[in-house]
Formats: sequence, C-alpha cells, structure tokens
Amino acid sequence: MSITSERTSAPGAARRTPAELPLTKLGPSFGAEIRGIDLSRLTDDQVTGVREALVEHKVLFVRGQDLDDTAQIEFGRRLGEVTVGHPIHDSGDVAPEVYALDSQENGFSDVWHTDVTFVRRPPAVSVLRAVVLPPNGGDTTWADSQLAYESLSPGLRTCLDPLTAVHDGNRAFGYYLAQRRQGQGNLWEGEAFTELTPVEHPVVRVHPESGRKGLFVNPGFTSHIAGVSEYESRGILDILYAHLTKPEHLVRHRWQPGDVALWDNRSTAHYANRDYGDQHRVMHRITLRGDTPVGPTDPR
Ligand SMILES: O=C(O)CCC(=O)C(=O)O
Ligand SMILES: [Fe+2]
Repeated sequence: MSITSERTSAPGAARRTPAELPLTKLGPSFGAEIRGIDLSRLTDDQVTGVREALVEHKVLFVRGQDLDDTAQIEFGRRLGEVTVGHPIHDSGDVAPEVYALDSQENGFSDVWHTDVTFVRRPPAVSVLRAVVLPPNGGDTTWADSQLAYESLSPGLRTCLDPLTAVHDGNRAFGYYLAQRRQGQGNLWEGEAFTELTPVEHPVVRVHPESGRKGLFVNPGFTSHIAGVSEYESRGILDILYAHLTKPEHLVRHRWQPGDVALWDNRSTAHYANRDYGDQHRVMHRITLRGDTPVGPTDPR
C-alpha cells in the first residue's frame, strides 16, 4: 500500500482523495521521513495519510516543526484519543497528557522497550518531540517487531505463536510509585493506578489494523514467558531480544531541534542512547489509547 498512490475503492464507494504525503523511506520496509507538512495545520487527508503511513512504516520522522505541548496534544487528538502522559509518572509542571523525560530528573530510556506494556491496553501510538538536545549524542533507535518476527525460522514462529508473557512495571516504576503521595499514580483509562499488577500479553501480537504478526516482548517490561521454566523463559527471551535488535531491523534517528518522531507502539520497540554525559536533554511524549493485544491463537 502506498499512501501517495491512488487507493482502489469498492464499486460504488466514495472515492477518497489520495493524501499527499511526500515520504522518504529510511529502510526497505521500516521507517520514513515525511517532508513538507506542518503538524499543527494538517488537512483531513494528511491526517489519514499519517495514520496509514504509521501502520505501514511504523516509525515516522517529521523535521522542522514548531510545536509546543498544546500543539503536540492537538496533533495527537487529530490521530486518536490522547491518554494521560503516563500511568505512574507525575507530570509535574507540564500538561497531564505529557510525559516529560528530562535528563536532569533521571529521565532516561536506555533500555529496549515498548511503551507502557505493563498495562492491559498499552498505547497504540507515541509522539515524541525534542525540547532540549545535547550538542551531540542522545540518538534514539527503533526496532521493527514485525520484520523481526517474519525473519525467524518457521518452526520457531510456530512455537512462539501460542505463548504469552508477563509484563511487570515494578522494576522500572515500582519505587517511584511507592514514593508518590499515598502511593497514588495517575488515572489511566479511568482506573487509578495505586499498584502495578503484572499483566499477560501474547508473545506474538497480531496488529489490529494490518493483521501482521510481530514480537511483543521487550526487556524493559517483560518479566518472563508464562507456563515455561525460568531457564526456558530466559533462553527464549534472549534469542528474541538479540534477534529483534539486529541492525537489519533498526532505524536510528539523530535528533535536530524541531524534530518530531511518532511510532506505532504495537509493532516496534525503542532505545534512547545515554551517551551525552552531563549535557541536558529533554523530550516530551504523548501517547494514544490502544487496544488489548491479541495473539495468533486467540479467538477474535
Ligand atoms: O528519549 C527518547 O528518545 C525516547 C524516550 C522514550 O522511551 C519514549 O519517549 O517513549
Ligand atoms: Fe519509550
């Protein structure tokens, strides 16, 4: 599917104007840069184009934007339902929808992860904006979970398809939550987060829009594979993580002021380099509501 080519419509269906989004692909099937758009003044067609490009290319970069938090949230609202910034993290001085990662406040993401997979319905999409950048370093890298799944051998894919894994936010956020006033987190989808109860997700996720299968485990939040020994779980996860992060499956972004990155959180993982010493780096993220992950053997 190409978002710049005409779409075919069912006979009698209204023909949609093709969204005009000039895309530069960054890899054969993963990552793209969109040029010549202003995220604060998108036409409806461009919004459709961005949504479709996200599912197809999984991580998109848009340079030269002039967004503040309000404009970033407004852009998110054009794409979907904006969640609170984080179920646990106190948004502090910024809007409740924003998750601010500030290197001076220990805001680092130098562990491979998919955002917020320790809740029942992890976000579908994340939108990240560079606010303060170090002179060098602080690149972010994304991994394509679908390409990684598809490039495993068929026998291993068959073994993985029925498995589930436990995701636990305690290692990353348990201490933080305990320190918050009365152990009170935020309201996430109407639910007050007072504890981090581990959740179970399929190891292989069927994308709700494309139907493509992708690995849905990550070192940040997956504690173990359910129903196998600890030894087997460790072995399986080690293989999957090494495979997921092979260079062929990655796109690395060197940030410039004005850059915005958005990714499909259902089909990717990411990692932010912490290689800039004491230099200051601040990123603001918003997330869009997602659905319950479904595996290949789950009834749909
Ligand atoms: O700081 C970054 O580049 C990425 C941070 C991160 O993991 C996120 O925004 O979800
Ligand atoms: Fe993240």
